[in-house]
Amino acid sequence: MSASPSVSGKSDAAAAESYDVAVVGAGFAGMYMLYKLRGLGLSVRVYEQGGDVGGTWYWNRYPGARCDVESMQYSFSFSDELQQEWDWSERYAPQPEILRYANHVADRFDLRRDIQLDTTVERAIFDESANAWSVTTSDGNTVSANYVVLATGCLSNARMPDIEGLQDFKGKLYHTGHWPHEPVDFSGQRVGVIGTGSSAIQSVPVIAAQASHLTVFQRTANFSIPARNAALTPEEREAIRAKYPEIRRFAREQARNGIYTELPDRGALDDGDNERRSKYESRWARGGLTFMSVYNNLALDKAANDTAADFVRDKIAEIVRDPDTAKLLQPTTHPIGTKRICIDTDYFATFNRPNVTLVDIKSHPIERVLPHAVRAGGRDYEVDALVLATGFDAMTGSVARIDIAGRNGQTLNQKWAEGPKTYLGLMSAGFPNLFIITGPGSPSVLSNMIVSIEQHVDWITEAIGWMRERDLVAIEADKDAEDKWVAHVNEVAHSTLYPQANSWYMGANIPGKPQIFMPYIGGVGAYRQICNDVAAKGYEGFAMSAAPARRAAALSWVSSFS
Ligand code: NA7
Repeated sequence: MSASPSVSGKSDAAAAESYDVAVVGAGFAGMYMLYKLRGLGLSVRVYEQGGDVGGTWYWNRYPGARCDVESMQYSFSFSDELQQEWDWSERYAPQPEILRYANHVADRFDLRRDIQLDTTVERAIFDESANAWSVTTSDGNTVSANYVVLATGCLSNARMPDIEGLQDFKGKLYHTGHWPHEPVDFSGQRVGVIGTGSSAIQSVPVIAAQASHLTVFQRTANFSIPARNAALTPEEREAIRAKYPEIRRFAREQARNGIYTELPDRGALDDGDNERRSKYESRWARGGLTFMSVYNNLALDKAANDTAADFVRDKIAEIVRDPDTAKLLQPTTHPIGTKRICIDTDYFATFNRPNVTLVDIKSHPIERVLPHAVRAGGRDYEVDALVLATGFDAMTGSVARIDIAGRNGQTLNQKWAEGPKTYLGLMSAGFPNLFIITGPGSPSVLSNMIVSIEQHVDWITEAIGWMRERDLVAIEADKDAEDKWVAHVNEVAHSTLYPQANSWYMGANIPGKPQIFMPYIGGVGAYRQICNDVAAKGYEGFAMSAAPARRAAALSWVSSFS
């Protein structure tokens, strides 16, 4: 163990820095991982491709960007001082405030000295004889690390759509997931937005208020619930802080999605029409993601789901004045909630503005982008600026960009060619000492990410600590345990309505990507219990081994009895 990097005794040119742990990414996951590993006294190097900490909140700077989980809950719980001292200004903090919070965490816990910014990890190769990873970064450096932790984020790999002519566009081109750092002002401009997922739903009302004209190109209509965002008063903040022990405990142990809310005890069809409508009305008025937890069977039973979907479709028809536009905005292709439900501020009402046009590119697909227009259904829509709100290569995209080779030189991309395979979403067989934070096969994007990040980081830290106490140097998922887990994740997913949607949960937004339901739907509380049980049983389903010298000693000890 070393508190600072060690340099091998080779010549300068061949000298390799070595760390106990290399962490990829300095978003919330990477920062907390660093904090916890320091607590074990380990040497850690964090590599971050962005120019600062914050991960997805560093890149997603589009107008109107906010978290869809309330800030008092989308925040770290590991330090009571931190959660007591940070004042969230609004129910859903805007992106700049979340990024300030990330920076505050980095400074408050003195994390920056172990974080190397503007550096992409390009390659990680496992050396079986040394039980260590050789990690090569974009600055040409190669370091050795006993463990690698991928804290690369689930929604960090912005995806450029394959639309013909995009490269010939002469106006300003933006992607919501890779937004410029300098302010963008659309005043007086004709703007096109392609995509109607969460990023578009947040940005469209803000862009519409600036642009001379906004054209929204919609392929799939989406369900969205009003955020009812508002400033938090000091009294509201204090009331939540006072209840933090219970809120955090509930989010970790009881909630399915890591969010503190009432647990429903009945299904949608157990109530009569009036009672049900009044419950939906009250959740609609309250706003936010908890709309989906009015009843306990909305994700399971199509007839139950239809009651919620119909309610939202009716609301859209009430809000949007032009009946044809309202009809286009009403989602019909998937059960409500099976694509991540969006929350918005005035999204549907924005289509009542005279300067906003909705174009249905499902029935009139985009043919190509021209230097100053988008051509769809034989018609040219002139634009000065084009915003691609087309999403991410989610969950696996950021991992796939790194050339990772494990045992016998097998790459992770080869292993995951048919879809990601992990044990508990934490490790993949054949890749010893390589951990993934909120990887595919864990609740991750179906949850309040910070709750899931904290759980994974704590689990990984405890596993490494447990190994060090026993002089163990390698941990690897068993193939058998992994196969069973993959089958379980799949079975649970297919007992719900989720696979009915062509969502990024399924990889369906990326042409050619295997269609496998990636996150674990079993719920964060149940999942945490499974992970804790695995640890309590001596890391059941993981193989652990000692260093070769120790193994040799153990073997000679055994052979002396034979
Ligand atoms: P999403 O939710 O993946 O949305 C992307 C949108 O872009 C969606 O409406 C897509 O339509 C559309 N899209 C993607 N590719 C194309 C092409 N080629 N042509 C036309 N339209 C296209 O990404 P977001 O960034 O909005 O949100 C991601 C998550 O971030 C969100 O769930 C929150 O958790 C935060 P489709 O539905 O595929 O027909």
